[in-house]
Amino acid sequence: MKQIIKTGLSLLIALTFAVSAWATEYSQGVVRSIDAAAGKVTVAHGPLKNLDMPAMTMIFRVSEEAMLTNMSEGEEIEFVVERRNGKLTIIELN
Ligand SMILES: [Cu+2]
Repeated sequence: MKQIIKTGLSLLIALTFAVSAWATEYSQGVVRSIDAAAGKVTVAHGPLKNLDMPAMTMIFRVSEEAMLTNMSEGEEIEFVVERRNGKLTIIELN
């Protein structure tokens, strides 16, 4: 009985790690232009697995304005995009 609990527990821990690793998977991109006034950034991005989107150049919103001041044109970024209120939004930036 103890062994079953132990196995179940380690399985749960392994699963938790797998899920959190998946949740914070970053996408790659290059900043093309920044529109701080509009809170938007144009990014040439690689494939976005979580959105099933191929590589392309497009405009994103950002969840925090500070992200725009922390990036510069031509910079390579790692980021996480989510659909928020129907708009593709960068919610995490590396
Ligand atoms: Cu895209």
